[in-house]
Amino acid sequence: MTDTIFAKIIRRDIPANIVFENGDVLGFVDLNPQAPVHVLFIPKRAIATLDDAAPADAELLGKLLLAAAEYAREQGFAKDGYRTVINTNSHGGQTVYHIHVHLLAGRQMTWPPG
Ligand code: D5M
Repeated sequence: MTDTIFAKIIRRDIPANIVFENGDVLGFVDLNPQAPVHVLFIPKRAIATLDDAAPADAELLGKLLLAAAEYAREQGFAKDGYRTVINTNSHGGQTVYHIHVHLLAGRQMTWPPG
């Protein structure tokens, strides 16, 4: 798989505002925030898209979601609520091909999304 900007963030080759880290997952502030809180959670082991995820990735994907939930709870966003989004491929609006969970919080979300 080709290197992405997120792989460079994991290696600290480029700067990011990292707000969460454990053994498997990194969380950092989105460069183009769509809400008062907009954090991206990525697995340190790259999977390009949700479409590329295999049964062997189930534990890592679970850890990815749990990392977002843990962060939201710790930061106090969970009670009012938040949105988690995974964009997949072109029509999904994916631009970085290293799977990531968007955590959006701090305002009322609307539905349907754009
Ligand atoms: O979301 C990809 C997201 O990644 C998009 O919201 C911008 C963000 N992005 C891109 N480069 C960076 C860096 N360097 N730091 C932080 N955030 C970044 P997608 O779902 O693929 O459209």
